[in-house]
Amino acid sequence: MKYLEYLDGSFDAKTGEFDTEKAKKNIFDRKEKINILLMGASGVGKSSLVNSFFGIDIAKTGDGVPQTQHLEKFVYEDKGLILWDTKGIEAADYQSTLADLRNALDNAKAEAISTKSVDGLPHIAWLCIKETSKRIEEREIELVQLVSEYNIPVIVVFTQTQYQSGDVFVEEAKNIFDSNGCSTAIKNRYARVNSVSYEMGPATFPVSGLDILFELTEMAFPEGSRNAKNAFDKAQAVNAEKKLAAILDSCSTKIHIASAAAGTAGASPIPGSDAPIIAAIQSTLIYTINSEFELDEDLKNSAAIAAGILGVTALAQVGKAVVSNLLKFIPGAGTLVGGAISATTAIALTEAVGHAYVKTLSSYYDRKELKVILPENTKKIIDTFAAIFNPLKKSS
Ligand SMILES: Nc1nc2c(ncn2[C@@H]2O[C@H](COP(=O)(O)OP(=O)(O)O)[C@@H](O)[C@H]2O)c(=O)[nH]1
Ligand SMILES: [Mg+2]
Repeated sequence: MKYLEYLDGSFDAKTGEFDTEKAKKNIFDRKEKINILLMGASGVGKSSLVNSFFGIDIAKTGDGVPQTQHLEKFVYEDKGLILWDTKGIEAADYQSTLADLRNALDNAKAEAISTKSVDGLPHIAWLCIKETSKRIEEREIELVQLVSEYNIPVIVVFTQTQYQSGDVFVEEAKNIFDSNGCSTAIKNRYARVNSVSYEMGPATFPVSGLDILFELTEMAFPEGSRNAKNAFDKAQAVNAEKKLAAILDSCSTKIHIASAAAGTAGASPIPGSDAPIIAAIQSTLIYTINSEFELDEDLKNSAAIAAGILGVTALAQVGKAVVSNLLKFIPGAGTLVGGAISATTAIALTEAVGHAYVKTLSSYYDRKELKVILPENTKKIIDTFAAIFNPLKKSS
């Protein structure tokens, strides 16, 4: 990717203006998404399930964007997570809910074909059935049949489980789904979950089954859905190691792309502008890495961090200018590192900045909380970065 394409309108080499908001929008647009369709009657526990599974706070009453009367879409930009929530499955006219869903899937499919991106279609469907209901309804079978027409793998989630009831009903449910032609869509993926811990008499029933649901869902991604699967691993809040591994995997790819783009900066028609372009690319990379670690919300001062980090590197003067979003008027930018920066230097430097920053954030990753917990003091983050980056610089 050339630098112009990489920066995609966020940087004006003539005026030296760096548009942070545009850069962040580009980052979101490029972020791999996981798109999950939630199916099941009201009150079965769909919201509670996703809250617990993804560590989000989807409102009980729903505050998503109503797509139709029966379908709501929730977008969690920082997580790359999109949830489709069906409503009114249990209503007398559930046929209209099914028709709505079919419509929405048709639209998403048409869009996927025109944009050559399958991200608009749900990658996975979770069909939630309250375990204590003890029965499979016709509408539940029809839902599975409907989504299987779109090749969306289904995982049946028995919600609000009470361990004494379970297995017999699960066996019964399997037989019913199998004898109704649902086995290709479900492929024996049944999970029993309790999303909310509760007390019954003296006993406490903890949250359970989310790990099984995680494994079954991971296995359901078809070959070739590597990005969606990685996005799923990143978004979930169940398996800390898998989450971190997925973040690191994405970061590696993104560092590579940014570095290649930085390598093309010397081709800019504006003399002396390569250093600011590289700074804009590296700033974008730092915001990208923040976004991979879901730090967008926590890092209101991300410009200060980007500036601080670039200040440690060979682009020190540039780093100072980043914070003002004006990269043109950098004292001595043209003479930085002895005039024009070679493609090799630009690539190596960007790789080093990216990897050192990822290491920095990883060092603050809390496996219990499944997230990075940053020190209050920005300087501490930058010091950690410097401690990791400086040896890299010497060895290169
Ligand atoms: N004990 C327990 N309660 C749950 C569970 N899932 C949902 N609930 C409760 O059931 C009610 C409905 O859940 P909600 O998630 O809003 O269902 P939705 O309409 O399908 O989104 C809420 O009061 C939840 O607290 C669960 O797994 N265990
Ligand atoms: Mg709900």
